[in-house]
Amino acid sequence: MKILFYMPHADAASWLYDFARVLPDAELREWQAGDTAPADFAIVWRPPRDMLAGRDDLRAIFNLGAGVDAILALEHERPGTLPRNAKLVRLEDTGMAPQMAEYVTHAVLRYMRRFDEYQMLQSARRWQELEAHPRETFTVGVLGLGVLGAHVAQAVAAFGMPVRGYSRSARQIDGVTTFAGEAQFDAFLDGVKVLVNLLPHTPDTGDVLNARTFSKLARGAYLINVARGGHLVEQDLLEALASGQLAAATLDVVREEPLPPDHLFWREPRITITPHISALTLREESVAQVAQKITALMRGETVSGVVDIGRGY
Ligand code: NDP
Ligand code: OXD
Repeated sequence: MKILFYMPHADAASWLYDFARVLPDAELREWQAGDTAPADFAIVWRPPRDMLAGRDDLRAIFNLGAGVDAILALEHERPGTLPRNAKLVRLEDTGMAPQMAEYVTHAVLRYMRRFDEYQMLQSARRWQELEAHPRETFTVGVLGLGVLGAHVAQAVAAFGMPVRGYSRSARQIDGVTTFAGEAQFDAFLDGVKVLVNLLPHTPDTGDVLNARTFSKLARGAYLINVARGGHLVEQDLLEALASGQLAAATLDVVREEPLPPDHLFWREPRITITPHISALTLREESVAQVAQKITALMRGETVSGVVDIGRGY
């Protein structure tokens, strides 16, 4: 069995070493430009088009992340790029769910307890108590109730504020009021104080964080975007902050990454930016999951996490 590996900015030698330990019969190699030699599987993160185009020998492509938007964009831009019969398999949790829960609960509590404002008061050397946000109306709405969104919604609910969740198909999650499908979108948004985005980036979800969406939230609401920059209409965020419809935003993802030095977001004190780190791909957990799925596919078994290309996630 031949396996190609490609992950920019990663320590490829360590990844290949770890895969070799759990798949001792595999011939593993790091893909280099021009390599068209046969392969059965590809393990990739943001691969260049040349790596996948025309590789009809591939049985499966394993994406070293939860979001497959970068790979699907290759196909969208030039149909026929992805190998015809290869399954596209994404990571499922592999330690990302607890990281995402830490990141989002930290941001929600920071806003609920007004630590963002206390930080600004400290900068101004002002000792001033602010009125607390009432927990019972500090409603948190989570867009996307998949592997990560469901975990995050439950983690936030443990702190006692009302939590809502929104997905495409109906979901039931203890302690979370759920909404499904476009017909229930406005009811989900109505009066939400913190909107958390954990949707995949697909043709249906691009630009979902826009002026209309913000207008349905409680006045002075907060936005936490940990999914993709393409979900957010950046100008609409700046205008919502200027009008007071939104009080602040935490953005782990932006349209252009890294965020350009002259971008307005850097200068807006109500926007908190982190460099796409809310849930990192962990090597040990990811190697174990991918290796287990490769072994299952070799035995002719089915695996979970296979992307529905038409749906986009
Ligand atoms: P999943 O595929 O498990 O979950 C996706 C959820 O979104 C599902 O609940 C799905 O609904 C819902 N959904 C999809 N399309 C729509 C739609 N049109 N309308 C309403 N709901 C929709 O994904 P994960 O939870 O594993 O990951 C979510 C995203 O998080 C990734 O795609 C990635 O972009 C982002 N991410 C960001 C990271 C970071 O570091 N910033 C790290 C990891 C992931 P249904 O349940 O009905 O299918
Ligand atoms: C992912 C990511 O999708 O890291 O896994 O953004």
